[in-house]
Amino acid sequence: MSISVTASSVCQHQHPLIRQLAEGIETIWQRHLSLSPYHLPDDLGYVEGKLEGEKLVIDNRCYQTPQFRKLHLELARIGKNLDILHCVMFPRPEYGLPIFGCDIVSGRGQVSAAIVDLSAATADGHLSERYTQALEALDQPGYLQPRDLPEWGQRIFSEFCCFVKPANPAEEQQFLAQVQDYLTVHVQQAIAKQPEPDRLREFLDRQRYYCQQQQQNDKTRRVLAKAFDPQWAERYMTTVLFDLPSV
Ligand code: BLA
Repeated sequence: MSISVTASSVCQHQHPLIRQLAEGIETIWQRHLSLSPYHLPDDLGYVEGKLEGEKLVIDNRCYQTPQFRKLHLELARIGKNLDILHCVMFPRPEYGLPIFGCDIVSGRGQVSAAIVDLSAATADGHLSERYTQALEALDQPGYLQPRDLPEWGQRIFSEFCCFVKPANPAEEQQFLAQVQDYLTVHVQQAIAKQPEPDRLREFLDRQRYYCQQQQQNDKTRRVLAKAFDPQWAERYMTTVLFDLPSV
């Protein structure tokens, strides 16, 4: 297995929904937040491996801001068949902000999983009144093929979690708009949020719990372990995808 560092062109080959969403996320980040670089471990920013003879390429974009310790947008492509968008916004632990998470998995040109959520940062697992009101004010569109959350997800995702298999291009566009709406609510609330240092321990524990639950996603682990090896998958899931904040 070899890992190499080269210029990135993952995005331009990906499923259109992934391309559009990646662009949409970056645009909203740039427009509303004050971004500075976030450095990933040196060898993990852009990686290539082999999965059953097919190439796996991962491209990471990572930033930090005054309110967020890590904004992570990752695009992965495995051979010609599997495209993945993964995005998580980890707040700094003194801010009681929810964790924005989004994942899209597309196989052979068809999206099988599209999920977005704002997951609570507080010990009681509930979003604040301000978030709840803002999200309730959005269109909550229906989808023809909703999917059931795995058990690890039921404990962290909110009542606003949307997990679907988009049934057609119109539903893909509907999902794109929904993610952008959630993200716009989030950045607007985040820049108005005051830190609460006296609740740091509570927010930190909840963020740790979120990461521990996400690390139980065996579907992600299996893809990475096949493309690289189990130890590499473990390191990637715990240091790049869902690293626990160290305060
Ligand atoms: C599902 N994630 C999956 C699947 C694969 C990956 C192959 C199965 C697709 C399907 O069931 O149709 C793979 N996802 C990856 C890989 C990466 C990735 C390799 O991000 C990164 C390199 N996952 C997240 C985030 C959320 C998330 C942020 O990374 C949600 C906020 C959720 N992914 C998620 C869920 C499933 C999934 C809930 C379905 C799991 C299941 O049905 O058991």
